[in-house]
Amino acid sequence: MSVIKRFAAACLILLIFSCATETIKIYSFNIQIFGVSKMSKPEVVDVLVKIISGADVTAVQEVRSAGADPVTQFMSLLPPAYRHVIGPREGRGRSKEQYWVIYNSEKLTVRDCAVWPDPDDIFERNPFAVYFQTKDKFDFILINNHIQPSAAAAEIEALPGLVSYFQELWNEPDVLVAGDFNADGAYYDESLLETIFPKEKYLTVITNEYDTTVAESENTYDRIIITSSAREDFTGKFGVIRFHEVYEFSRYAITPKEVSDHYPVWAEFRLDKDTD
Ligand SMILES: [Ca+2]
Ligand SMILES: [Ca+2]
Ligand SMILES: [Ca+2]
Ligand SMILES: [Ca+2]
Repeated sequence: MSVIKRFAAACLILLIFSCATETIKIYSFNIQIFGVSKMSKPEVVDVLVKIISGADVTAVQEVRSAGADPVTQFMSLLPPAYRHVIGPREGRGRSKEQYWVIYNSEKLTVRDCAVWPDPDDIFERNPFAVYFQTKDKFDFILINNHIQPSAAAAEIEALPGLVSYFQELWNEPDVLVAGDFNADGAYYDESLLETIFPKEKYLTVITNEYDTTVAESENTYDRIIITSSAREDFTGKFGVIRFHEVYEFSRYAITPKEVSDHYPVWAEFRLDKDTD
């Protein structure tokens, strides 16, 4: 091959690489009582840092801490481009939780965030919404929720109302409802989910056959559900991160349960196809 042909071939390869679709991975992860105690276990923290560094956005549930120290401390361990937004302490009783959303500022910026006002007082922990703009076309709303197990049916039934509310608030049709829905097992008849989120209007990315729990029981508590307008942005790739298999727990002295009782769930989106 002549020098010119080689040069042309190299240019073509470069062009293909630079045109490759850029994507983001969005996780939802119930970290189970994230606070001082969890942050005092270096190996647990190490695994959490590895998991969350693999995502561009992570919707975290179950931050339980009176002070901000565990969150600030954890953020300092992530790559410098990672930023976060965190909701207020939520819960009717003494046990309060916060919704926490961590994102890669090299790929996304936060346009706004808001707590669901819950006018009929349905939710134990009012879901927290973040309106994101990626560095390309894709913009979307992420609604982070942790459904109360004992009120799962009523809270899940109310979620489409939140979707409409935030769509109108920010004039944005692409919504990802992500979180620990407790939508299975003794808490909820998972076959009802498709009546609440019908196929004509939503795509349930994490469907009923996936096991999102670390325990031996098989339950699909954690979900990502997207509005139809976000189908064009979804790459079709998604999954459940069985972290003790991914990160070779044999080299750690901890058990998977010390990290969380839930696995993170994820979905991937392209940044360049959004039309709405
Ligand atoms: Ca959009
Ligand atoms: Ca299931
Ligand atoms: Ca399981
Ligand atoms: Ca869209």
